[in-house]
Amino acid sequence: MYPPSRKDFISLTLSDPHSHTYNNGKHRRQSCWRKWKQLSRLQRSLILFLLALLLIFGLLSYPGITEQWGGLSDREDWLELNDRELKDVPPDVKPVLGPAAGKAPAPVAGPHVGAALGPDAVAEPRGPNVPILAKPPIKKKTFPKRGPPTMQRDGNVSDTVGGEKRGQELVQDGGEDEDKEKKIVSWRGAMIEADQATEPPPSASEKEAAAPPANPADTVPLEVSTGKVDRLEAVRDAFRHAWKGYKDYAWGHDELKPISKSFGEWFGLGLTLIDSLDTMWIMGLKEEFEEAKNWVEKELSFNKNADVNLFETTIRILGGLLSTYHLTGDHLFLEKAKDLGSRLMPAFKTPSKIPFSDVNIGKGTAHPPRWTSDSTLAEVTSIQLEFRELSRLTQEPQYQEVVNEVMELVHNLPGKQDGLVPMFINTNSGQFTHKGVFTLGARADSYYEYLLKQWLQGGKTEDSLLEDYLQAVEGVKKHLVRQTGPSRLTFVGELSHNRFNPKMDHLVCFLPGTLALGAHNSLPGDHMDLAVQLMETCHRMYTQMETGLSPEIAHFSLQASDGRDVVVKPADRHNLLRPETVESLFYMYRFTKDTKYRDWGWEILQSFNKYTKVSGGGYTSINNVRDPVNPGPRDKMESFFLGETLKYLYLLFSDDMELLSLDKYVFNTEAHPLPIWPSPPK
Ligand code: DMJ
Repeated sequence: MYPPSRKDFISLTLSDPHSHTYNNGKHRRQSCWRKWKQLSRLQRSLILFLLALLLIFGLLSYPGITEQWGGLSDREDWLELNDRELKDVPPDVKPVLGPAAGKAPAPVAGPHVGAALGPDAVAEPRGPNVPILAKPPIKKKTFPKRGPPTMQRDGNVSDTVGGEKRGQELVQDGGEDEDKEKKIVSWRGAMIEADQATEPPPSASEKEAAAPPANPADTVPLEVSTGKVDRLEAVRDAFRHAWKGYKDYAWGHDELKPISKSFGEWFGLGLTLIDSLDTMWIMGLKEEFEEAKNWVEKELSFNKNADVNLFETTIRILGGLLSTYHLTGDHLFLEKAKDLGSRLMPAFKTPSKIPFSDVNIGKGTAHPPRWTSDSTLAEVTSIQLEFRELSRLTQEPQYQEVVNEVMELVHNLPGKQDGLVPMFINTNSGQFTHKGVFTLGARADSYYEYLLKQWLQGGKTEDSLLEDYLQAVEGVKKHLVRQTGPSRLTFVGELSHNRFNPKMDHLVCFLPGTLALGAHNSLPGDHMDLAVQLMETCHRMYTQMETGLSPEIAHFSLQASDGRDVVVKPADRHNLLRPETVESLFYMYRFTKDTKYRDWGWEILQSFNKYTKVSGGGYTSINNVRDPVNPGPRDKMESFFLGETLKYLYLLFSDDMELLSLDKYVFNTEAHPLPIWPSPPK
């Protein structure tokens, strides 16, 4: 069914674990392969020689490139992990927490990392593939990385708003001063009016010599509000601003490109609009909701030749439709959810029953990514809440059956280490691949989240889910939790073949919230202790940065003599407006009522407003959280900023504890609330 494995060439693919590059078609791949085979040996050698030259050139210019172009996106960084030469941990660094007492099942015996490791765990060089994966220069007209060329329609890109002007359109907004005149930050940090934003960007050397901001107050950390400000209204304002950009420049398309006032397509399904529906409902933005609902009713069709990623489509679109159905009771959303759910089912037609990553919802065909027949762990084990709920609502068991089968297979598979699970699973063999590499970050994160949440969704009746969850937390404590040298911050690192790497993705910041949710549901109390410690660390990942925004990936210093706890590598300095930290702040506030969690969330919102808000509408991902003068806007607003980040901030500031009570709802991994099922009559 798929091309035979090809061992005599190297395929480089720009990829993101949560975005998942499209497969552009088997036929095109086959024809490229055929053409390659038709070349003479000399021609092939020549091409390979040229490629090698390019690679060497790229390597030589690497530091400059990464500095200038920012880091890898999270869809690129999976290529890195196995290439990293992970270094050792000092022998005196011990896990912070011991095995849980009480209710947790005893962890399976496995090698303990700490004792075997040596010093010097922090700064390993980036692998040689990085320069190749670096982003193209900003001036070059680019297409969104996701989606096949046929779907890559750029919207109304203005000729006058090219790469040169990027960075000039960030609205300077202190959050509390929503009403004050909007200003913008130039490349040098000086405040200028929007209509004067014509200054070209500095060259690299100019940037070095750039004067400090005209107004130093623009770059000093923001002070925590005293509570006079209506924080809920501030979040609604942020949502309205984001929505305005989407509505004006990207209506009905997947994602807003706020700097170029344009849009990008990924699936061509109005992703941001659907991801935002329940947020608007929760915030009471009725007018905006009605407009969006009208689009869903009149324009949204899944009957199209579109390759979509099963996981992303499930968590964002299916999840969004199901939760909106629950909140509104409007059957339009359930009908759409049913239609989509049935079109995603071909993904499960694999030899192993582990689903393929991609499905064509029009043709009813499915396939793995271009470079492998593996699926990632998180992708196949974080679609269950949605499919199970679809079965419950429709009384059609097939959705629940296919995803339960995946969980059962994973539950019984060898290759785990104390409940930690490898990141890849093969769709043919149904076995784990890349064994021995464990992370709570990209490609694995929501597996752990969904173990607990499925158990809660089903009324705490499915023992194997709880068993796997409890065992995994023990595995995390045993193998992945460490403390930094300077301030004794607790963090969750990664393990590769028994070597510890003190690297933590921002994605891991979902964990404090999930641990707190478990503890709230009578799981061991030390889960809450760990949640409190990790929450502090995720907070510091923001406060230790000059912009007050977290990098995508943090490395932690293990030696007390190291100056700072958080070290950020050049390629990891970006911020994609991700939700995980504010998500956990929401859980922590709900369960502890400690107002510091609200204050931390408020600081984050203000930093988003200060460094990522774009005049004219929308917020943008940025390249460099360490540079408040030029944070380097990326010209992209991810749908999860509206679907998750702003929703969790709103819920964090709301005093209404019954608004989506955590005893009645579980939030899917895209922040779409689904009901906890009523207990069956006894
Ligand atoms: C979201 O799509 C989901 O939260 C997913 O589980 C992880 N990545 C993004 C947000 O960062």
